[in-house]
Amino acid sequence: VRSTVHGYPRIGPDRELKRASESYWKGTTTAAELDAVAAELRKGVYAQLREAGVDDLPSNTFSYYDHVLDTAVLFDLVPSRFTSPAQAGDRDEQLRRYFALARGVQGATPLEMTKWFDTNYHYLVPELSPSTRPRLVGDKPVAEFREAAEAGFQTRPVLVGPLTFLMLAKAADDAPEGWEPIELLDQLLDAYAKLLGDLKAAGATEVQLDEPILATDEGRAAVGRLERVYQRLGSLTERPSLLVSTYFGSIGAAALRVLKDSPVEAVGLDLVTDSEGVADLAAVSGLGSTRLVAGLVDGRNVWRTDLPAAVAELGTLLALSDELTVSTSCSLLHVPIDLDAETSLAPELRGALAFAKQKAKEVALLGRVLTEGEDAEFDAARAQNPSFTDARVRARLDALGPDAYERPEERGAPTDITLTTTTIGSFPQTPELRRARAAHRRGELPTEEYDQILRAEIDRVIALQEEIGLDVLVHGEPERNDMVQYFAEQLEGYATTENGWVQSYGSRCVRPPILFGDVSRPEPMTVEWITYAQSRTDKPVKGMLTGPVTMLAWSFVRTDQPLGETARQVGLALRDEVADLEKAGIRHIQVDEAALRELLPLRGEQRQAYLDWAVNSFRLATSGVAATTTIHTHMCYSEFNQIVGGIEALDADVTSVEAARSRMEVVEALGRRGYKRGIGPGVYDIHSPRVPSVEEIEASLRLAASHIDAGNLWANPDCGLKTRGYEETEQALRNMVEAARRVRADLG
Ligand code: THG
Ligand code: ZN
Repeated sequence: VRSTVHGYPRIGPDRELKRASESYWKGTTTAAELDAVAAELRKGVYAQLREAGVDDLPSNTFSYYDHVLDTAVLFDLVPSRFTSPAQAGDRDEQLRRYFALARGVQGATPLEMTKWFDTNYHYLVPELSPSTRPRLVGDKPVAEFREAAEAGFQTRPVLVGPLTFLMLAKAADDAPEGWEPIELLDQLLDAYAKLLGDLKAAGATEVQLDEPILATDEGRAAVGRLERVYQRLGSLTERPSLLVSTYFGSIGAAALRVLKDSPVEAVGLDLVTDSEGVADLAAVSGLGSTRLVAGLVDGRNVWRTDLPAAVAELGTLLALSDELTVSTSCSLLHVPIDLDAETSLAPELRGALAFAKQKAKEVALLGRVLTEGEDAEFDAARAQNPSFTDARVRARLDALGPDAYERPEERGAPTDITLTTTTIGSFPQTPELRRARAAHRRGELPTEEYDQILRAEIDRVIALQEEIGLDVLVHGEPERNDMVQYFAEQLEGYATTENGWVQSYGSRCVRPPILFGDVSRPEPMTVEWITYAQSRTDKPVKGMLTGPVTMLAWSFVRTDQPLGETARQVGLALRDEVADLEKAGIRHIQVDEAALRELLPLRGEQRQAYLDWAVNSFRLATSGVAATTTIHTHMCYSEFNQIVGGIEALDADVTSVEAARSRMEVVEALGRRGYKRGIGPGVYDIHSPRVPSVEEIEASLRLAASHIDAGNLWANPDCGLKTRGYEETEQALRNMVEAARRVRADLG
């Protein structure tokens, strides 16, 4: 039994790629220097995988920014506002063009960025139109294959599959109504055919085509197209053997049958994410002579594999296919690189963890054990299953009755004005503030001095908001690094890493905390800062917390109990914090659920169950307050269609949402449903430094007021302000307050 992985992190063990690309963007290093760093990183990955004992190494899993963007550039699928990569000049020009697509340049807005399925990774959305002509204009997969071969590594180039690529793309604004990117399928297949021929000529014996779209409802419904794609590519005479790999969920028996009957040599299945994969295999009576690449090692969570269980499952799988390879469930892109880089994790926890390097060793070990039998190393690698339970947490949760999730129907009015103005929570994080935090963390700035800096910052933010004339103020969150990490550091049951970086988008990374045990709150987390801010003003100050779903979505979460149960524990811990804030006299409390949409299952049939526990945990966190306390929540996306029911069910008094870029659609949808609580549609886009005019914001507010009772309407930006500068923030907020005044005056 052979072993492989679907892909590997590309940022480098010390985030070398981030530093190298950011300094290239700044102009302090050259294209040649950036390319040299990248080449070293790639070789380091091959060497690490070989060292771990993995049999079959993937290549082309490297990317300077994003693999979907790479695919678009490879096939000349770029919007006309960017010059075509086919007309590329020297290497510097090529790279600048590539980064312009990702980050924008003067006169050309970048491609839209969105979440890669239900992960925390963002890809760039290709914009296609009927005039787009797919053709092979690049050679990245071939060049990286050759580079690896020259260094002594035979590799399997990995490509985004054509079906997934087109189904993730969007129609350009100038495309005719109703036209869809999938209409380019046949032309794109010609370009893939050419690429497969080139890879074969370069010496590649196998290529991996990633088709994770097959785990979604839309992908599962596209079996006809799936058949067309792989009949066509499979029947090419000049090609390497093909591995069609799927992940993030099972693909269903229909798609599996199509792949089994098509002339592809191997199929990869995710056997971790849901339990239907084996049943699908049984339903098609196994794969026969098609090789099964069995994703048994979780590629997107940090727990060690239960090896004896995996060996048992491999036994079952051996009966369902003639040839077997052990792999990860998906690319290891989603986990940190090396557990050995952590020095301060508790030993019991460390013993339960595996990052990318350790997971590569697991697949290698599984392959070997199946071939050679169990050995001493296998025995030593058995997962330790420490139990991190807390009886007090469990007893408290068990004792809760249904009333713990319900607020009284009749509530006090949040404020006595219409069109109350507020902000989402964070204010710009100045370089001085970041420096102070870093110095404090390194132990170079005493806590007393650091706290003094934070209080001064709060004073400034409060004074500024009063002067601008905002109605409900915030403290600005100067004490927080990240809205999840800040709370994870203070909750029991959570651990944070020193070096556990995972790519979020481009050069940006996050360090997701690890939720390993029963969660509780040993002491208040935010009360001191909020009450300090409240002491500086007579206007109400909002307390700011991160909700249970978002705490889970942006962490690595234990898998030994249902997510809903873990969410309830986080909800209960937050409930304690909410109670303490209320006791301290705070009348507005916001519980952010920025990521509520992100965890929405890829398949419709699983969505209601998700929304049930998600809503439940939020209500547990927020339902303990008096009818006169106002609960706010905030969400960060505009595709709310599948979630409007969820927004209502949260039963928050005021919900702020992103709406500026989607022309108030969410307000219209809520208005149609007779939504009766407060809504704060984002009246301007904070993702750009542009300052919106008073008239523009006024128009947004009037549009919103045409859909929903003005008494329920709030005015706020569409997200937190921490990535913005003070200058533009101040001006934009002044304009927002003025716009609200004008509309308020008209509404009487
Ligand atoms: N927090 C967490 N996860 C998230 C977000 C968040 N996932 C989705 C979304 N927001 C991702 N957005 C970003 C935005 C900026 C950065 C990362 C993800 C970023 N990171 C710094 C970097 O790479 O330089 C490092 C930050 C740090 O020092 O902690 O700028 O808000 N958990
Ligand atoms: Zn937001």
